[in-house]
Amino acid sequence: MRMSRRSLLAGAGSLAVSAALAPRLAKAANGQKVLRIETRQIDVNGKAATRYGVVQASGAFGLTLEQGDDIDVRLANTLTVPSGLHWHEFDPPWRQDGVPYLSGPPIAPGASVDYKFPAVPVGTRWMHSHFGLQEQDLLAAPLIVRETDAIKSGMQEVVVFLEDFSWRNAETIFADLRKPQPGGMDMKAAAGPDLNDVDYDAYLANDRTLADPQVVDVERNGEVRLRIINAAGSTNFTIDLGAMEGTLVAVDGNPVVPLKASRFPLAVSQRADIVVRMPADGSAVPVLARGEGPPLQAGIVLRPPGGAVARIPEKGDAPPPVVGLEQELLLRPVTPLPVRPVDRSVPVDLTGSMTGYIWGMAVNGLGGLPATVAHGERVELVMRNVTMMAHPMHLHGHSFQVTEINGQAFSGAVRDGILVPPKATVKVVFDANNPGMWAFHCHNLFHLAAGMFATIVYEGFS
Ligand SMILES: [Cu+2]
Repeated sequence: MRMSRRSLLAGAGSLAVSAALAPRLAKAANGQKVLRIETRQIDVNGKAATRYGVVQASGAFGLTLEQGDDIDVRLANTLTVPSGLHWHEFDPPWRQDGVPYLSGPPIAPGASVDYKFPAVPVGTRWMHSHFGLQEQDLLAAPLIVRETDAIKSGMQEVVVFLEDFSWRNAETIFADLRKPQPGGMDMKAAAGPDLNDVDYDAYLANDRTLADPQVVDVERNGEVRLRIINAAGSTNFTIDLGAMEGTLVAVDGNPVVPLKASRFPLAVSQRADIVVRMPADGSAVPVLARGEGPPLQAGIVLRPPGGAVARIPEKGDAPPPVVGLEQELLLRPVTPLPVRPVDRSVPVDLTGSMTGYIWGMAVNGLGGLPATVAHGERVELVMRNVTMMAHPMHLHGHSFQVTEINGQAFSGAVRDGILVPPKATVKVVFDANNPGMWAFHCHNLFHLAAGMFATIVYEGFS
């Protein structure tokens, strides 16, 4: 299975060609796909690592669908431990959301569970285990629902799946974080914001480090749509195109008014669709993901015919940017939520103690209680971060619109994940139109495991 993810991602380059040449036929219903949760070996800087994976019967890694398709999956757990997948981020009936013990039981070893619901919203999405710490051990994969517009455009698409990697397994990382560190954590807190709790050994783009990056063949002077997914356990990245500019066209899969830049912040769990036009001089373009904290990076290279590919060091020479919300303030959605007054505003304090590694969410001032909403309401979440770490907050089953950052109101992007920096307050709104019980949590896996998890529960469900 070692090559399976690479072959799928390498094959992404041919999507555009086949779409352009295919006759325009009416879309047939997509059939059920079998996805297997399994272990596999990857190669990290010359050493083999056994980690988890999600593969189709064909061996292809992840899943690519088209607008109008269903998530129609038989999910088989071939592991010797319970597992499952959360579809990040769709609007399924809540029982199919794949959050163990909330939407349903985990999938037992050797068992299979069927899922079927419309694959909406469309765009660049992903799937990952929500069981224990399996996501850090790479139990995650791309789940792309290609937009009709993107298919019709014929533009080449390249998926870039970012992960953080440690030779320690996830349980060991977490146990180490929770060990008493005399003076250490408090001193860090006193010194300023803490960027990354975990010292990773590598960052991966499509399973590969920069010692052996994926090189994608592209057309000279052609346009490429990058679908970049931050599937890291706890690393915020900045996407860096160097001297090039790219055009951000979607965040978290949802279209935004095009925004040109060379650098794009991408917090844990977020996605960015960036269109890059290859330079007229025929040179290759590295697409780098620079992790926050130590200067470690991953990336891929877009190579037109004859383009030279230079060796890029894994360790960058300058401190990577701190991921913040400056660019977020510039984002405007193509399709904002309808304008209507807020029916219910829910205060959500993001809390933590650096000593002992304990994190929490106090909803309506109370840790451990759900936020109750009523079907049909416009709900506002007021997330106030009282800690010295940034928290990438994620809501299940709904897309929200960012409406205010530190007192500055605006009609921001429609998303499912937003970073709340240290001491910041971020407001989002969503329409309570998908009844059930939903997870609402920090997507830093170790913060989540240490208690930064809450629920949104519709009246009549509990
Ligand atoms: Cu957090």
